[in-house]
Amino acid sequence: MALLPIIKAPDPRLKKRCAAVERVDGAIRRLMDDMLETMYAAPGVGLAAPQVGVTKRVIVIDTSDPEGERRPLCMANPEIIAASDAVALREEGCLSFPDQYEEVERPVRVRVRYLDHENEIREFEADGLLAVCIQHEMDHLDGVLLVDHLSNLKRSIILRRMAKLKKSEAVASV
Ligand code: K1U
Ligand code: ZN
Repeated sequence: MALLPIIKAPDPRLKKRCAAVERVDGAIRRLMDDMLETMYAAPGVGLAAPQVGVTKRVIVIDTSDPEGERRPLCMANPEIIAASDAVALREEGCLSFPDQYEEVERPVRVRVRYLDHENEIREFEADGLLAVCIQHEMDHLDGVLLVDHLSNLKRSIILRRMAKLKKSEAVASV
């Protein structure tokens, strides 16, 4: 397994729509495993393939108690096949926007269908943080970022802050 560098915003690679996976073969399984290792190391509770520079519809999630047993979820071609009318505002983070946390409104419950690590079709219903995380990671697959849910003013403040951070990191690395 390998740790992959996480792309930070602003970056055009985070704005691309990702392509569906034909099947979960050895290469996709390896990508899922590397993404899980990268997510646990970050640490985070989710990660989408475009965040590591791969424009494929693959996400990984683990919202279980970090003190308990790991419960990784690997999903290729995830689809939301039902969503509740009820919505809620919840604070979200993003590994591509370090230290930025913002409230986003989303359906509280979703039913998701996907191909798992073994290329089997699976389906389940999620709520709470898991539902939020599934929707956040699926947004990444369509080039939609946390800031795209915010007002124009908030979005431009955060993007400016991120560009400044990237610039200072680039200067520090020479
Ligand atoms: O997509 C990402 O960048 C991962 C993101 C997922 C997410 C978190 C919260 C709400 C919606 C989506 C993160 O994992 S941000 C980091 C984070 O939540 C966390 C960090 C340390 C410990 C536990 C959680
Ligand atoms: Zn994110």
